[in-house]
Amino acid sequence: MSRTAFVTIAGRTNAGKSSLLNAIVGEKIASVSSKPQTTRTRITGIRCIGDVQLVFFDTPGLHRPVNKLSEHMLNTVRESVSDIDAVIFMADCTRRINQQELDLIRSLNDSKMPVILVLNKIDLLKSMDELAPVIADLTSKAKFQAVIPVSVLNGDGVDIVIDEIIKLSQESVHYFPEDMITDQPEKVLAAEMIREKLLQLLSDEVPHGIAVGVEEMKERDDKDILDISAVIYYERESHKGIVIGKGGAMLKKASTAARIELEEFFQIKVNLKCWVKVKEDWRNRENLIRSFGLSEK
Ligand SMILES: Nc1nc2c(ncn2[C@@H]2O[C@H](COP(=O)(O)OP(=O)(O)OP(=O)(O)O)[C@@H](O)[C@H]2O)c(=O)[nH]1
Ligand SMILES: [Mg+2]
Repeated sequence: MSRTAFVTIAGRTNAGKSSLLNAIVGEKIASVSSKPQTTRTRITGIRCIGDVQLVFFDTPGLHRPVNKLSEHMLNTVRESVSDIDAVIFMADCTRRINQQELDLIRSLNDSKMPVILVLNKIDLLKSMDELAPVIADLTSKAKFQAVIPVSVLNGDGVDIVIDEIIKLSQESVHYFPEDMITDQPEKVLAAEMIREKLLQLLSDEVPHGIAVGVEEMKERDDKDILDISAVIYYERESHKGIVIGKGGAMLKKASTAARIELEEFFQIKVNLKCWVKVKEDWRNRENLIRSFGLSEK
């Protein structure tokens, strides 16, 4: 009989949740950046090991809400932690846990949801001795099914996380085809790759106000070329010059980096065209949030 486990990855923004999802799936399906609030929606990642199908939901990071988009992101977290087999709660071992994180863990404890505490970024510790007080503090505050220190960056401990999830799997049919790694449409994956490059290259508030929509994605009939055209939306007219850069340098840098990653992912030569457009204050406008696919699924 086949087995399945559904697991949500939750935790503070920037803890490394999307990095973990990518490491588990073995492909870059979720954007990663050093900026907070990188992930905006729930992202499904699937991994099959023998007869077990593991289904992971990466979620937006916990943060203090600053606009309507934030509220949708935090609702996504709330909606993603029920009707599953376990939650991987990911914390950054170099930072003290805050009340928002603790509130979520305790509400999971109350609902009897198994919580696996994954303490990430152990590569940043000077000595592993620093872990013991962190673990003692957390386990005195809440209940965990397991506590697993990891460094997703170095690949340390990721296998232990997978083994722990396999233990929680239930006898069930597989819900996804064996070769499927994500349920995100290709246009969404491409748009996210472009947004990730802008997040990595731009600073301050500008990248947080970016949304990317892929308008067209089509393989040519006569050549092995994938034509992609994307629109980069920014939220203030004053951001336009920053997004484009001097003589178009920023846009060129971001689209070149995105094109290289797109070619690697789709294994085909890519011709990427990016346009820019303003959508004034879109992060506070429900209809625009919805049109960008950023309200809860
Ligand atoms: N030093 C170190 N950095 C890491 C590790 N794992 C992830 N990071 C970095 O931490 C930053 C945040 O990683 P993400 O995977 O985007 O974090 P996230 O939890 O998904 O963040 P949000 O989507 O904003 O909630 C990136 O710069 C990663 O490269 C790790 O094990 N060690
Ligand atoms: Mg993320």
